Amino acid sequence: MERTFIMIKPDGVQRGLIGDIISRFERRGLKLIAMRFMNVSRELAEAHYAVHKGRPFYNGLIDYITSGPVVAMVWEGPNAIAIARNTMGVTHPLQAAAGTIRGDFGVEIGRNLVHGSDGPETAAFEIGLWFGEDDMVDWERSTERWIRE
Ligand code: D4T
Repeated sequence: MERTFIMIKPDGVQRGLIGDIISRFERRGLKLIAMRFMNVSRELAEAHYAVHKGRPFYNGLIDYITSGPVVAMVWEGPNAIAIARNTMGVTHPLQAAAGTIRGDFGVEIGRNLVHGSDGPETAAFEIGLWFGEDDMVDWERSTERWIRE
């Protein structure tokens, strides 16, 4: 079982797409484990995007992520990282397939609506950065046997 960190970025929140974006992960069959609606401090944004420090888009990226509230979430499921990323579509909305979040709602890379961890180490790092272990909700989904064999 895998966990992934997903964030609805400020553009997704401001455009009223929170429900639509969450419903795509829900309908896909991932299980929600933690969720928080919050403003992002510069410190948190810089820690989250530390790998991009020094790249030309870095300052704009930090300004964007701290520009308004986000929805931070943890979703769980078999191959949750890859499942979430193909539900989101590739980074640039221009290349993202129709039917994906970015392919349906986005036009520019700097307004790509949603973030998802890109591997198991990143997921562990990001979940630990945004949440505490106490924030993880332990629950049984009554539809589980209709989603997984
Ligand atoms: P995130 O991390 O937001 O889920 O995006 P990805 O994992 O799909 O893509 P990424 O880490 O390569 O980029 C992080 C973030 O930076 C923005 N970005 C990226 C940008 O504005 N201009 C660029 O040229 C690149 C490469 C978009 C996503």
